Amino acid sequence: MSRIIDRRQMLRGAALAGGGLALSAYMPAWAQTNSTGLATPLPTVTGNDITLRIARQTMMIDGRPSKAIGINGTVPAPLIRLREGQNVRLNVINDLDEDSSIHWHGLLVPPQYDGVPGISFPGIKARSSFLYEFPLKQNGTYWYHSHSGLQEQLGHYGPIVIDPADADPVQFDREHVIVLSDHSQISPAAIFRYMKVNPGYFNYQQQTLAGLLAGKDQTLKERMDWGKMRMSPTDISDATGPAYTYLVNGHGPRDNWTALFTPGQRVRLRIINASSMTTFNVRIPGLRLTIVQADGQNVMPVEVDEFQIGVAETYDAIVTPTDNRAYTLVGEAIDRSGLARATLAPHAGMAAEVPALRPRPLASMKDMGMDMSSMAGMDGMDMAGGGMTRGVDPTAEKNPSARLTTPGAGMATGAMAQGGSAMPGMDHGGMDHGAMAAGGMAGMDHGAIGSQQGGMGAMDMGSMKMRDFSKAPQVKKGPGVQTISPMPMDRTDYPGQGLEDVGHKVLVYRDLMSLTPNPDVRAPSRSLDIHLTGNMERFMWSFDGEKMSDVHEPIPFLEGERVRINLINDTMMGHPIHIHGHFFELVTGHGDHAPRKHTVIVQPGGKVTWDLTADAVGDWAFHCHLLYHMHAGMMRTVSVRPRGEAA
Ligand SMILES: [Cu+2]
Repeated sequence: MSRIIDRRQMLRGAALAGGGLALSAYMPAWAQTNSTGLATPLPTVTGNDITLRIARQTMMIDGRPSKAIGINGTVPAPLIRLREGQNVRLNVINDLDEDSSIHWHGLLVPPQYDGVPGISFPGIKARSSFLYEFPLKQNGTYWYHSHSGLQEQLGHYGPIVIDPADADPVQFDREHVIVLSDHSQISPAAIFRYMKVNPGYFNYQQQTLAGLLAGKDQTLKERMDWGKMRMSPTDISDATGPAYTYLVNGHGPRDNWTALFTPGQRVRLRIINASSMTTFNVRIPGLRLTIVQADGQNVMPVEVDEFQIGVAETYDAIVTPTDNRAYTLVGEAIDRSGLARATLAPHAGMAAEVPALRPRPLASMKDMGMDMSSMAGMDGMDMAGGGMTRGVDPTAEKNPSARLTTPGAGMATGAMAQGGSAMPGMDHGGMDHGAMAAGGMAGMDHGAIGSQQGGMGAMDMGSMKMRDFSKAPQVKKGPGVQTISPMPMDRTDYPGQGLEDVGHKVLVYRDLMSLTPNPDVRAPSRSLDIHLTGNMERFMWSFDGEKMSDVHEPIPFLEGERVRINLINDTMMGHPIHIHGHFFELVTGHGDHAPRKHTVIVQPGGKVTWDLTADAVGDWAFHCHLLYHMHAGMMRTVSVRPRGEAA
């Protein structure tokens, strides 16, 4: 097991730390200065009685001290290793000067132990403790984190592994837990403040709407501005993101956290995205990944070269390295602003090439909730009526399809219909930009969008309005809703932004199938739409146009009922949506082998459908797991009411 430190490895580690000079002769040049190849396993706690102490601490990242909140002195918090069927008591001591909490992400526990202050329990007061106690009804890879304030951002997160009561259907010789996260030298409160003042300061996974529509990437300048604000001049040339360092098991890319293997071993990687805001694209150049579990649920093995992991998701992958060489595990941030890096190697101190960051992806039409391929063939969609077509061959206007396929007149079919091309491509693809400007799109600037609260008439794209509330009657009108996706598509066959053309197999949700038949295969008795809404310019995030603090009624469910939920993304960012106390079955055409998940990314402008059996009576949190989105109000309480006393 990886947890047991091999004495030889320890000696090797000591030699590296103390005698780096001797090694420099055969280490690659880039690795000589900083890479010590830490092969430190995560500290582990186990048993029926576990004590966890939450406290402020310092953590070292790439040789720099950083303020953090850890548990039992470590970030990530210790690996909690349990067994299915056992009863566990977790005594959580809060040594902070503020309230804290622990939520067991993905664990099915009684509601009073779910750990969300204000929903499950009052929270754990400063300098006090709380005893969690529950039976373990499941197995798999999970994690835990604070649900109080902005603590998780500082390191208050850790992995959970629950071994199955019976034989594990997944065969492996050795395993490693890989906790991906992001860490900033800037305090979470300051980050949130900056984003409220000017979301551009923190413009990672989003481009400004104005920038998209003008066909320009505005974030470059914003990133430079961000760079100027930084404390240390060396940071400006730092390869990682402007605010975040991406971590593997608490270690930065230069620390080079290393997972050991013996060539030929089947190595199980339990990968957890515990970051606050970062979607990662994970790959190990030179190795295929066999996905065997998602969100703690076993799936039919599927072989991929890369997968996207949203915040709070987990994937277990088997790799079988046969060569006596090092491999780099890359967790590239979705915006390609940096990467989390670790090494898989037969020995500590080895390193493989770290691939360069790939070009930054640009948003496509589908990210804006528009599907041009189906538009072309759609009778009701009148593309001819708006400003877009002005100046285009008038004979083409009678037939939108014809116009779309006429080179040089109208839109470039290749760019739009395939959905993989970026907005800027529209300019070169023959779209009449002047006409677009006349329609008001290209002419928009930040101010115009930010201040426009009433009719966003200027955002018509031909007859297709980008803020047509008749398409989403339940969404509350207001400045917090910048756009309504005109044609939200099921995008569970989409690998993620920037992953369409990478030349190798990338996991998509539709690849996932439950290993065993689902426990409840009833057809849903009703369905519910929930819109993911936001205003990027103001950093406002909500469900159905209303933030958590403005809503006083929970979303009601009746015990045992089966409900179909359609999550419709009216924004141009992906949101990882999580429900507590339940798993849901993704509706992706796999019948009684639908993949069961606790968190799902709803791609920009897209939608995701899942079926839920509301079998856990009580109040549960339901939210976007991008922590600053949750903090801004993209959250609800879900209330499962017992039969017999339903309101
Ligand atoms: Cu979100």
